[in-house]
Amino acid sequence: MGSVSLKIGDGTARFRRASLCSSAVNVLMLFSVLTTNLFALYAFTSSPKDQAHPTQHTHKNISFISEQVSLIIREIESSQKKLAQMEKELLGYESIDLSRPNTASELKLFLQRHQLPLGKDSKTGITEMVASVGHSCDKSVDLLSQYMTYKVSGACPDDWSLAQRLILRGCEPLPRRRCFAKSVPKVGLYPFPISLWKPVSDKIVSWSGLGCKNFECLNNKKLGKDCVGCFDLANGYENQRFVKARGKNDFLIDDVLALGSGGTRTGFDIGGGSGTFAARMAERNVTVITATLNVDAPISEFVAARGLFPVYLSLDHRFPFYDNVFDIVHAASGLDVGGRPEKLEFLMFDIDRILRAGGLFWLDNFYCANEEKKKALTRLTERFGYKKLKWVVGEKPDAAGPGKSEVYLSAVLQKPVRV
Ligand SMILES: *[C@@H]1O[C@H](CO)[C@@H](O)[C@H](O)[C@H]1NC(C)=O
Ligand SMILES: CC(=O)N[C@H]1CO[C@H](CO)[C@@H](O)[C@@H]1O
Repeated sequence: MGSVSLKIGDGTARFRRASLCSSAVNVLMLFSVLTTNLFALYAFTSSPKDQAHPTQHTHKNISFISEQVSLIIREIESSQKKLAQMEKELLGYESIDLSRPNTASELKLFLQRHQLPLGKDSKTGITEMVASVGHSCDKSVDLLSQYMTYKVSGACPDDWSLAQRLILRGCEPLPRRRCFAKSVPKVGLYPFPISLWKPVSDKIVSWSGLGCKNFECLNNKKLGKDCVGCFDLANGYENQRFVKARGKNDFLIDDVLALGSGGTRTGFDIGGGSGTFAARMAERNVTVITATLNVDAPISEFVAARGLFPVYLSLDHRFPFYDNVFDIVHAASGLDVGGRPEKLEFLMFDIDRILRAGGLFWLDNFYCANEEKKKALTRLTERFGYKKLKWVVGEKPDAAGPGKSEVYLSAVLQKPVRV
C-alpha cells in the first residue's frame, strides 16, 4: 500500500514542490485502491467454487466482498492520514511551501531541481540534481527568507548570528551562496608555529552580533565549562592545559599520545574552545580539526588566527568526514547535548564512525550532572566495546555552593577492531 517515507537519513531532506508531491501520493493511493479491488474481484470470481454456482450468488457475494474491501481501504486510508499527521508533528515539516508570500526569490531559485543534461546517470541512477537544505528549515521559513534576501553578487548582510540561529534550529546546511561575505582585514597574523600562542588582535575578527567587543571582555566571562578565560593565551591556565595537570582528571597530552603508540597523526576536537588542544597537538605534529560554533565569541576566527583548522558545525549535524579516518577524537563537557539519552547515543555512534579501529577517544573532564548521567555514559562506552586505557572519576568542589561537589569523568578509550 501507499508508503509513508520518513526522509531523515542524514539530516537533510530534498524538497519537491508541495503540489508535485501530493499529486504523486494521490496517484499512488488511487493505484493501490484500484489494484486491491481488482485483486479481490479476481480472487473471488475465479475460484472454482464460484464457477459451479449460478451467477446470482456470485453477484451477491461480490457486492458483499467489495463492501468489505472498501471498508478495509477506508480503514487503511484513515490510518495513513493519521500516520502522515504524526510524521508531520514529529518532524515539524511536510515540505517547504514556496508559495508563501514572503519567500525570497533567491530561495526559490536555489531549491529548483536541475535535470541532468544527458538524462539518467548510469552509475548513480539519478536524473536530477537537488539542492539540499536542512529539513528543519521549514520551521523557520521566515528567518530563512530573511537570510536569503540579499543582492546577488553584492555584499552579504553582516548577519552571521542569524545564520547560526538557523543552524541551531536544525536548518543545516544553509542555502546562501551568491554574495560576498563580509571580510575583515587580517593584519598582523604570525607565521606558524609562533601563531599558536600569540594573542589575537581584537581588530582582525568580527564582533558583530556579539555582546563582547574585545577579547579582554571575553576573558572576564565564563563561556562554559570548557572555556574559562580560554582566549587569554598569555596568563591564566589556558597555556598550561594538556601539559600541566590540575588534578587527576587532567591527562597530559604526551601520556595520551604514548597510549596511541606513535600512530596518532590526525584528530578531531569536539567543542574545542579556543583551539588549545589542536595547538598542543600541532606542536607534536598531529593535525587536529576543531569543531566549533561561535557561541558568544568569535571562536572560529580565533582558532584560524592561531594557524589551526576550525570547522563550523553544530553537534546535531552528521560529521562531514568519512568512516574510520581519525586517529584520535577529543571531547569535553561540550559532548553533553542534553535531552533524552538517545541524543548522546547519536553523537557517540558518529564519533565511533569517524574514529579508526585502534584509535583513541579521549573524554576530557566530562561533567556528570548526576549519577544517572555517569552510569548512562559508562553503559554506552561499554556497549561500544572500547578498551579502557584510562578511566578516572573525580570530584571537584562545586563553585555554586560549599560542601557540594561536582563529578567529572575523564577517560581514554581505544576503539576495537570489529569484524
Ligand atoms: C615535527 O616535525 C618536524 C619536521 O618534520 C620535526 O623537526 C620535529 O622534530 C617534529 N616534532 C615532534 C614533536 O615530533
Ligand atoms: C464463496 C462464498 O462466500 N459463497 C457464498 C455466496 O453466497 C451464498 C448465498 O448467500 C452462499 O451459500 C455461498 O457460500
